[in-house]
Amino acid sequence: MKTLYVLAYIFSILLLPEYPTLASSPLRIWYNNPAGIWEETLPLGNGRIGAMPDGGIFEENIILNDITLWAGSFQDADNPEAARYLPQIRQLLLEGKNSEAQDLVYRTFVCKGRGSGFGNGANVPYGCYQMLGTLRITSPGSLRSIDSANLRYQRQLSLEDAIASCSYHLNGIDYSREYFTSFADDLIVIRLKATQKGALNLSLSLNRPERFTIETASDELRMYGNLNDGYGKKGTRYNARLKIKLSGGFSVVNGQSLQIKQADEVLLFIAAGTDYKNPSFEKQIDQHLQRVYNQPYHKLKADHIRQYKQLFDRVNLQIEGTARNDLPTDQRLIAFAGKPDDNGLVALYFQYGRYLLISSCRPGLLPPNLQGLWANSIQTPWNGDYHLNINAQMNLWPAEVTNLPELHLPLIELTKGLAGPGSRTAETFYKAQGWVAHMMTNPWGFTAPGEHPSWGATNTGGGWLCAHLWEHYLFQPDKNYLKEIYPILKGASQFFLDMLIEEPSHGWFVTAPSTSPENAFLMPGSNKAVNICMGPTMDNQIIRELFGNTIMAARLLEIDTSFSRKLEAASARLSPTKIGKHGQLMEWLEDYEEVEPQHRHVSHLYGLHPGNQITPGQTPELAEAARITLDRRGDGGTGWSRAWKINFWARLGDGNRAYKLLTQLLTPSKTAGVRKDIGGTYPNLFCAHPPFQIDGNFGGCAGIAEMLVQSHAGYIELLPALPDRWMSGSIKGLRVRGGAVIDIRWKNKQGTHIKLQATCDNTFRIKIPSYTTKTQVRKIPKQQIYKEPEKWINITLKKGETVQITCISQ
Ligand code: FUC
Repeated sequence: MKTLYVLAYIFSILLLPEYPTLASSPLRIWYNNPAGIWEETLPLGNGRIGAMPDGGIFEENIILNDITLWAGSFQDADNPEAARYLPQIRQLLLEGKNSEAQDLVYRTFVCKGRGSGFGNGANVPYGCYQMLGTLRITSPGSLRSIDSANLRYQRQLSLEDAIASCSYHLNGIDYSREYFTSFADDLIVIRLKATQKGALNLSLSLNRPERFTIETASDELRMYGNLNDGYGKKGTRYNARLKIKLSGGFSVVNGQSLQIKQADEVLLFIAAGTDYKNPSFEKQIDQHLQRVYNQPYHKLKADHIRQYKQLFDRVNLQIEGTARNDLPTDQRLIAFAGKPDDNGLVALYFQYGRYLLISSCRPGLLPPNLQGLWANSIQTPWNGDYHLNINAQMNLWPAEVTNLPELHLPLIELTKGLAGPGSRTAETFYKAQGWVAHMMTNPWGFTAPGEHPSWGATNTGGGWLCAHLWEHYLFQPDKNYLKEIYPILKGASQFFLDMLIEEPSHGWFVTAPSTSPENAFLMPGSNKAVNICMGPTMDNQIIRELFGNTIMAARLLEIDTSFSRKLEAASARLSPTKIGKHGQLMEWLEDYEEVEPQHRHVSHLYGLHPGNQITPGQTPELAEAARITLDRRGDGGTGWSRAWKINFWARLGDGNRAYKLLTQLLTPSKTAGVRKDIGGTYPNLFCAHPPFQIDGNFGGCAGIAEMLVQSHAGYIELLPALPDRWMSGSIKGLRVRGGAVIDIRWKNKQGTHIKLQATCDNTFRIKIPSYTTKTQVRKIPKQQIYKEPEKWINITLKKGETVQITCISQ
């Protein structure tokens, strides 16, 4: 058995191509040129460290990242002064004097200190996520002197094996480079090759814009330093080490760089880390380098691929029809904008979302930030932090449904970590028990309101995060896990129980002060734009959901009945979701006119997605109002806003409109010929807010899944929002709530073969599509045949058992 295994392993290594294959794999992003801008470079990552090679011929710059590389440090941002003004602020709101309340909130109800530094937090305690550095590889020559007709340049990222590569032909020699961030050995590996002996002459250097020291040795470069802790002292300590391994040739130190002369082949290993929750990181870097140094390249590569595939290969999407694999990705995007019929691009974009999540997220570490893992500056836009009014959550939308549930854990752990600081914030600002997180957080446990209440006063950030804790349970019910998260849900619920106030016109319980995320309304009478309000719709929906989940968790754990009763009573008094004068869902407690009807946030549709309080089946009027709201909001917006709208339309069962939003999301930005930096997608398929923000990639990926299967309404719905362009295809490996993996095959827009495999013991309710005239159900091992169409099928499965359903329509 062992010999067989070893033989199979050797065989699998032999099968791996020596040179990057630029054949017609559908799951690759590729170009005929080196990257001209950062948004054309290829993102690699193993969940912890990242690299973005640009494939430059004579000068290659590879931006390096580490998910834990954060400036700043703990700060006490809890402002005891704020609580003194709370009664007065509330009184003004109760009297309908929002503008006056807002003036007071702006002056008093803010964090202590500098907050996030208005998005420029690199040198204040809030800190910011930063690039680690740049590895520069130069070689003699100049672009002006090359024979470009003969260059045969290609550059690609293969999603199938998480390997980037480039190759070109110069002066009779074929050069190639392969890059990967090893999932197996936890470091970056780069191989440079040439077809002529001694042809590699390179200079290597490491640098970053600030705060670094370089040390050299004959086969090594080291870069290390400390970031600012925000108080002018030494903050996060980092270290990056580049070690070279040559075949042929030799290396010499030249100042702060390494020169490689006349080598046949060069291997570069870059190990890096920080002391964020890891005092022994330097020892680990050393171990990482030592472990790989004497191993053959093909083994390192095979180990990496095998490890990566364990996650990536769980899902397969095929949509029949056009697939412009023949076009370089930048041109493919442009072609799609002209004629959106490239089903292959949709499948690629979907899998790219999964690829990016696998690459930027690892259990035990921080969740993907605003840029995932990939930042190319010191002061990352918006500090590259965790915005809790949509962005951080959107990043994890694909985790459960696209079969990467373990990658949900970093966000879940981050949430658990907020309960401590969040309880001090709850007490300081609201004199409330429980815990709260407002609109943004960082790895240092920031939970206070932001420094500007127009966006920073939202106080349901923590409540929204709790939905992620609960969803992880729904997708894989497990009592032990539920026990772990219950205190977090309870604490968040406790906060709202204490802080809600009764508004005068209906006696509803509402949050005050608050905002509907980042949006303003026109104050009746004065027509002044005002943000501060009480009881915005999103808050009501999040709190209703949170209370419901907490009650359910307590019931399942058979604990806390009296607390649950309090939650039930309070829940009944929360403001319902209401319909306004345009037939739209009301965003605020009052039916205010909007300042900006096309505003990017659509927070009041939280109940439609990601929540489940609004469904066409159970609340048709609200679903219709949601549709009107979306029409009024329009199909534009920032990258993530378009991505969210895909999910909304999918939940409304409108596949063609969801598809339209997908084409909006794929609008080329900064792409050759369309050089403008607009909302949409960059040449490397990164989402353009603009600037680059990864949430749209993840929201778009989740949206495609949402078009294929839904399970949020208490049952499994097959192909709920197929657009006309996706006539036939198959999806394998998505997950549904209740704990199962589902495969669906469809033809002429009708599901034909369905396979559901349980990942825990449960009963699954499946809605059989209306076009079905005959249904065959085979439970494996036990057979069961339904001849007549059943509208609903309830199947009880034990973990590992499978049911196959064939839907026949005549
Ligand atoms: C929220 C959004 C912005 C941006 C920022 C990072 O503030 O309103 O559009 O996505 O987060």
